[in-house]
Amino acid sequence: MFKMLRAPVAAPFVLCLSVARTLACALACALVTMPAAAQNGFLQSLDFDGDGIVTIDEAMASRNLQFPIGDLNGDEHLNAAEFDALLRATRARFSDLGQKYQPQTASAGRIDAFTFSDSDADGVISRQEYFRSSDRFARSLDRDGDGTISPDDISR
Ligand SMILES: [Ca+2]
Ligand SMILES: [Ca+2]
Ligand SMILES: [Ca+2]
Repeated sequence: MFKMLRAPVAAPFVLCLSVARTLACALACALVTMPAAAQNGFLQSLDFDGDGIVTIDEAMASRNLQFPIGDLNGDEHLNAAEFDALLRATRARFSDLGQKYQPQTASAGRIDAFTFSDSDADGVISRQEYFRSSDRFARSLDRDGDGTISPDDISR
């Protein structure tokens, strides 16, 4: 996927973001038009390389893409209001996954979710903090620990 790459170090990240951003746009559009009855549409939309398997990396990349979208004032941090708005949008997406999943992500404290991501407790979530929490989040979706996120993981 990154074969055409010539520049070192930072470039893969940039390219990855660029590719992923395109895919995320498609994802957003798909979600808007997707029938409520569509099963696993959300998971399929995370399958960036189309191999039928959603890896933890793919789920992580998908969440990371939300950072620039959520950073409404462009200061490279998510404040509480920005995070809250992002979380509401995420919840809406998760509702497509079915009722079983929702209580496990959206239980008691969404404030906790903010605190959880704000590692240094300075009241805002930096890109680095957000990306770290994406990693944990993606891994938490893989309930059976096989390294991929399947419909079974989601419906547990
Ligand atoms: Ca895949
Ligand atoms: Ca912070
Ligand atoms: Ca799994």
